[in-house]
Amino acid sequence: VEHGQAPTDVAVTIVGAGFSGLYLLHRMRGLGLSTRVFEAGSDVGGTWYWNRYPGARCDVESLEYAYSFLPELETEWRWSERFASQGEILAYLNHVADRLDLRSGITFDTKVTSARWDEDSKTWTVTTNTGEVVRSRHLVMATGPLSAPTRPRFPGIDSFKGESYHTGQWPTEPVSFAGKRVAVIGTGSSGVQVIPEIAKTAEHLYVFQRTAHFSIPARNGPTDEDRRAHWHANFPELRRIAREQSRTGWIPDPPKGSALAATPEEREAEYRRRWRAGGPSFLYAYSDIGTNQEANDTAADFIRARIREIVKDPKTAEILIPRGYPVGAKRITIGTDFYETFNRPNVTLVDAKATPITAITETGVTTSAQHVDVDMIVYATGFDALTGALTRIDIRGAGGVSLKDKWAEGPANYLGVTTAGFPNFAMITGPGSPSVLSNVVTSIEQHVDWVTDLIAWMERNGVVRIEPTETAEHVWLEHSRALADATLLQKADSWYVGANIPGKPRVLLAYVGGVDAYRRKCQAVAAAGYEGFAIERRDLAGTG
Ligand code: NA7
Repeated sequence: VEHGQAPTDVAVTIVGAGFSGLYLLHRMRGLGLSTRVFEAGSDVGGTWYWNRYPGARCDVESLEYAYSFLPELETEWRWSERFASQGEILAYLNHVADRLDLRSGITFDTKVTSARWDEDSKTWTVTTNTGEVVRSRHLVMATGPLSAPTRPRFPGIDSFKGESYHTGQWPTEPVSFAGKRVAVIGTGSSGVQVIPEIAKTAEHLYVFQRTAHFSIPARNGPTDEDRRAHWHANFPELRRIAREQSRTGWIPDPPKGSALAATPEEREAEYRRRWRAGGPSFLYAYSDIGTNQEANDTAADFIRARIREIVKDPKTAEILIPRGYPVGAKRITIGTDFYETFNRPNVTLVDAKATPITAITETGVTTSAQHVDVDMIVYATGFDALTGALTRIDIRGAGGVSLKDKWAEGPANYLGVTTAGFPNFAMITGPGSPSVLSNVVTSIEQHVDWVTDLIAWMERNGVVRIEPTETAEHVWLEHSRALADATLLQKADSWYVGANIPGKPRVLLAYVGGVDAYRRKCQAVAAAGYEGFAIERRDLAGTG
């Protein structure tokens, strides 16, 4: 035992108290299992606790981006806007935590630093940065798919004397931009949201864009009362459709068949309608946008035309126009006045592809062409997606093998929930699951329910050890790869394929078969007595 401290024994250890960890704790209590939850933040919320930057907001409509497991919650919580702000989602999660008395089960301000599997006792020993040691039969990582923030390794990055923030680690105290020269580095989803907000009050904003991203207007606004009434009247059925009959875990405006079967005029009208309606439904206008390059081009060209129309300075517009990769292959960004912001006199776009950032100095940002003095740098540079939060913890499975080493060539997994060599170990929104290609709350509930059923089954049947077989893992990975190869998703340098992290193996990190098919596959595995898993019962293990 590390730190010389006697371990506490519980049935289940959970890491993280965001959407995943909260629901998981609730389910474990329902099974009557003793549980510890560790959370690095000072309160609940996960992603919505950390990403407090101005403009932070969900890209999935509020009515759908919410738990469905508690019917009362559906109607007692009233979302004020079509796309909820970070603050409102955080308030919602606090409400859920209070309502279900979850806070009492969570240890805050505590990071799990290591987890070791012990074969003799069939338990995990989890150690925290506060010196706590907990031993448990099950370890569930509810650490989130986009929760390990990254900053580029610019020379001199630590020498900057002004204020600097990462969007994913935004301070809890308010940050003022008034009268300041601000640099934003990055124009992904976070950059697209924060840039228009900073531009409103900063003396001058310099946006450093490496790759132009495609952005769709959100058209956010107060919740439509008719839509709310429709959802409130039909929650169980609409939720069931999102879970069981949708590829995305939310209900998009249905696609109109193949883009190539439509005439140019029909396409223009359909894209225009969706552009006006706002939100991610644009990308689902036709069923082959994600799989056929020619179909994809029609959607991409429509967005390019809108950028030329909105942005007054043609040179700036040209830099903002995405080229060389399919729309959707980098996650589509949803913004409010994003392109319009570049018409403001206090905003300058810096082409960090043509003239890359070479250094950060005491006073600002240096590119290959110029130096820009600023008072503040905002890093909207993203996350070590899907694997980062897991590999930043020293997790050692059977035989002392570390998860980081096992995943050196890519995150081998079975069903995106488990991984061979790591017994009694589950990941919510893990690599290989559809989480980041879906309404993540739908995926989280499915993962948590599946893991809960697995743990309940183990406890009931005296199963002391379970892990996927290498064969099952291999077959699953081949299946996942074949599906991925049939899409355009790997045709851009995106976090979907790990391209944003130097040295990270290039592997599509999400399951593209759809939330609906994935769910059926997971259910079939469970119904077949956990097919593909090596199972050890108490009598055979000799620990009973
Ligand atoms: P993203 O989508 O990974 O965006 C990060 C941005 O930062 C992107 O524009 C990057 O350019 C840019 N970046 C990263 N490194 C550099 C360097 N070295 N120089 C210049 N620019 C750089 O992160 P977000 O936080 O916006 O969104 C992550 C997800 O969270 C989002 O997709 C939603 O699912 C929620 P690049 O495109 O790599 O050229």
